[in-house]
Amino acid sequence: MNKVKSLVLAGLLALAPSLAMGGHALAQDNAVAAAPATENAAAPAESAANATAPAAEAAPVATVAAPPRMKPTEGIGMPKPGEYTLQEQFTSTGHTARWLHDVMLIPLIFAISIFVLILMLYAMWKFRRSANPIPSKTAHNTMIEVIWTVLPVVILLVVAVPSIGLLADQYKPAPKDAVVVKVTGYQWYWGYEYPDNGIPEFVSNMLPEDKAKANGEPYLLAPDNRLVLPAGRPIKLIITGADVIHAFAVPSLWVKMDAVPGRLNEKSFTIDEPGVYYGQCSELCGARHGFMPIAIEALPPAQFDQWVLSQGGKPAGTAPAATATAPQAAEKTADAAPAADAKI
Ligand SMILES: [Cu+2]
Repeated sequence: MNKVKSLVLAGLLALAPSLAMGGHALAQDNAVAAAPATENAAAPAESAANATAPAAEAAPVATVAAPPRMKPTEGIGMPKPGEYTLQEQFTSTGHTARWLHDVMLIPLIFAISIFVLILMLYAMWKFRRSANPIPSKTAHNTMIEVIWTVLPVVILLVVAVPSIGLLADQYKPAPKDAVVVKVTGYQWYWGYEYPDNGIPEFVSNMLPEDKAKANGEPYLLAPDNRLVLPAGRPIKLIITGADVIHAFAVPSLWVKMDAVPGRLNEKSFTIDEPGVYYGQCSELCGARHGFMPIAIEALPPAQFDQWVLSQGGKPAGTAPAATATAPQAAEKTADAAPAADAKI
């Protein structure tokens, strides 16, 4: 009897750690599963709060009022009805790209297509069966072969010069004094953070149709919170994705960059003049891919500084606000240490 008792006891003892571990793992799994749900639930609430009063959120700290929301100009920074060419451009790379497209590539493509069409029609008529009962057996013509080899090479070289220059310009790193914004693509909205100005991330959701119309903004392009940037100052966007691949694209600024989870992509540009410039996510990212618009509000530099102050941030040139986050980070690691100890 004693033997049986001790056997049962030994068995229980042997199983105990795995039972305890299993229970623990299950609890952890549940916790992990519950986390995204609460995050998702919180996101719309947060965005709703931002939608109603972005300035009021920072009100207790900030004493400066945000500049009034800029009205968009019809046809600027947005597509026009019946438009078939590129949108009007407001950055230097945009001007070059539009010139390359409108003045060089399209006329060249048109001319080559017409030339080939005429050659084909001519050959079909000249060498038709009724006029040539005995077909020509010509197989080589050195002169023509030299021309049709050299001419395309010359055309490609002429096109390569401005297009390689444009390619290099598009990836030129931003100068040190650039305004830095971290752009994060989420399913399905954008987050904007100004690390150098000490402005924490806020999110930008699409406006419903009635609100967009009431604001005089294009529905499906207008979000609640815009990405506010200065005109005439270099800008550096650090673009990433939080869940799947998105793409941050604003056609009138010649900006299009993939937002890839785990990767920081950079895009630098300078906006020529103040205005509202619209864009959209340009990478198929899920069910609401078509409903995560982008609006950049380019303010005159002085007004941009005012906006930064109104959000509780520090304008460029003053002490970097980044140091303010250092104690927070330190706290986090301090918190993490005892927890790690407890686990051990
Ligand atoms: Cu997207």
